[in-house]
Amino acid sequence: MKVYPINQIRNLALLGNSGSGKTTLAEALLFDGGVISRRGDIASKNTVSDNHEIEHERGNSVYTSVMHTEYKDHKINFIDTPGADDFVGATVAAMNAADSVLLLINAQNGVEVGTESLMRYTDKHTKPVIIVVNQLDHEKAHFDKAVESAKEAFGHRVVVVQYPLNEGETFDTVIDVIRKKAIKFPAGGGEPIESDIPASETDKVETYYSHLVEVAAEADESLMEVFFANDTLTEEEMRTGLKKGLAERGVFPVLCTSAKNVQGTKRLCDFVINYAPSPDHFSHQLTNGTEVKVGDTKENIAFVFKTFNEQHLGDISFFKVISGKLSEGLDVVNLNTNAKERISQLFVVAGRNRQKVDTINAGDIGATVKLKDTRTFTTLADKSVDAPIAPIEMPEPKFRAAIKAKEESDEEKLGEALHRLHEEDPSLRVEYSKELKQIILHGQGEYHLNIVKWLLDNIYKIPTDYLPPRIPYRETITKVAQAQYRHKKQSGGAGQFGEVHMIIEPHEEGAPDRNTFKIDGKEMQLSIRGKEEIQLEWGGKMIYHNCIVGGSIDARFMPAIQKGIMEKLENGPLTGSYARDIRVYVYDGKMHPVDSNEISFKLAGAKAFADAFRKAGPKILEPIYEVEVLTPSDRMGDVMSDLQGRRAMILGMNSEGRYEKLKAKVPLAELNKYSTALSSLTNGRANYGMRFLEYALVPPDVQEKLQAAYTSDDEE
Ligand SMILES: Nc1nc2c(ncn2[C@@H]2O[C@H](COP(=O)(O)OP(=O)(O)OP(=O)(O)O)[C@@H](O)[C@H]2O)c(=O)[nH]1
Ligand SMILES: [Mg+2]
Repeated sequence: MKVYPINQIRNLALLGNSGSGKTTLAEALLFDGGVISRRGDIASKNTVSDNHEIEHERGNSVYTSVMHTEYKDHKINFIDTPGADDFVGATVAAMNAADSVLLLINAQNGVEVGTESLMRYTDKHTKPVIIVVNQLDHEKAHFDKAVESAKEAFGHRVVVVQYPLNEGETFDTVIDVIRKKAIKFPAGGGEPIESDIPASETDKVETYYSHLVEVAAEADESLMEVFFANDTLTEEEMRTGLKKGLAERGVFPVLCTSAKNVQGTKRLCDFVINYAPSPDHFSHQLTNGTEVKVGDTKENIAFVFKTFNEQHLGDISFFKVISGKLSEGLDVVNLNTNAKERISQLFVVAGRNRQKVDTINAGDIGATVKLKDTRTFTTLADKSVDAPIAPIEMPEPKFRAAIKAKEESDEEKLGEALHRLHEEDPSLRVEYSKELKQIILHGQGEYHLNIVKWLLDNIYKIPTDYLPPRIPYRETITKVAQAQYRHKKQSGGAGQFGEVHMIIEPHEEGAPDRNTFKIDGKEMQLSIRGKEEIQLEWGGKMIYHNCIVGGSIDARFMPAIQKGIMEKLENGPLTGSYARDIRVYVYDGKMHPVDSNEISFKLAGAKAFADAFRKAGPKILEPIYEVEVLTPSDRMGDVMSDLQGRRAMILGMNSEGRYEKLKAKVPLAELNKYSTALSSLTNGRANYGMRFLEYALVPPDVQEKLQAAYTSDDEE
């Protein structure tokens, strides 16, 4: 393959709601460019992009696929992404490599919830967007409605540069607004045929053209001045404005395709090479904050945005060359792991098809194999480069489940497999929770985690089960209490003796210290000798006050008492959860001249604390998440009442076009499988995100249930 200079390369990500036709469009683009001579389709399970067994089984994309085509002396790299929200991690990862986005809209449905949430990602990562209205051959295609929904969602920057003359089953012609021509696309591909626009279309074209000119002028101040002076722009000026506007997200041009019939795709490629920015338009940031302009020639830097384990081949790493170039035999360093790597073979890829090349230049995308220690989101570079490329942040996980190997003997293997899966897919997080005594997988949805299970079953051959994840409850107290405990044991020779008296009270940040307490109607005055503030690993604090007077307990035993209390905090008296936010005052006790030792005081401290805790109005706290749901307005009622059934507290509502945005505080315990429930309530048209907010007291009935379920193994 020819080596293309950077200005003849375009990197695109295909984004869009599931079912909009990205994979089918990718197939059409490959066919157009002669990369494949026969087109596959989704139903026949033979597309280049959806080549994984699991994608055949499910009938949609699960992984991103990297492909390329050559068109009019340009190399267009494109990454097909899965539209299902469960795999948004892969989609976001692809944005590390793509310079522009083709955002597909299904002409039958217009903008869908997935379209909107993906658009938000393009905004966050400032990617230029070309809107492609696909499936125009469909009998239910409705271009005008689709464009209207796009304008409603994304504003007046949405600009029609093509519209269909005859949408629906007979679709084959678009009107090109830029050139004011009719373009006919033979079904099944082939060269477009250009002709004059029919007289009936002149008015409509002019209307679209003026909007185009207006938005193009807005893209540039000097063009705006020309526009004000002349009331229009020349074609050349309009093109300049359109190009600039696209690059800077001032314009979202709308184009037309039928991916299924390979119609509109060649003109789409023309548009991409004429208007979409080349890679050198962009920079990437290193983790030390330095910007590297793509196409800089000084140092060799490549960013690995995807790794994938392919049977019989091993790990294949997909990268974008940020600066310099990668050539066979080049020695580089993985800047994230410091591992030395040698580039052995280089490929350009189209799904599973690989073509060997000697060099991949800055701005281009390629793949290599047999790296030793390189995973997704790492940087391969000359060792003189200071820091790795900062990857785009992964979306917050919103679905959790506990996983367990069916056979205990598989546990170690499971750990290794999960580690590998996380390395391939950083949107999957694996947490070994000492607290919950479970392995918790955090992902984007049930579908996401089901794929993980499928891979464990079929590829790693580790049978596993999902279990409901435990909830990280906390325990605390609500009032002052006093307790004392004497630990005494006489067994043969040396005995054990330790007695501890303490007061405990709730700790509130900022509340003043005090030394007077009323216990059972009796006032007690303590003299505080020492205070230690302990930041607990699991959140919250324990404040330890030493109030011993007259040497009733030796200073050398104080740490042991604290240790005993800490053990109780780690294993709260109510449900065995971590306890937090408690002030402890140890004020009295007794020693025995011979039998007192550390272990005795540790036990006495623990017992006295557990006792006081039970008397101090103990309460269970649960984690509360802030949940933000974006739902079609017509499902708002259902979504709301479902949330109320989950003990949610609604914080606010906002209309966003045809959607309502709902914010609520919801206990994590009620969010188990929420993504699945929400999806069935709204036919997959809603979408949500969640993040940890705070710990709050559980209602009394829930506390009772939790306590009953916990059989205390408190006896030491
Ligand atoms: N009529 C018609 N059907 C299409 C067109 N493009 C795709 N389809 C059909 O729409 C369905 C979904 O197409 P895909 O290409 O899998 O859509 P996708 O966007 O890749 O979907 P995900 O992988 O789930 O994100 C398939 O049945 C396709 O055959 C089109 O232009 N016209
Ligand atoms: Mg797909």
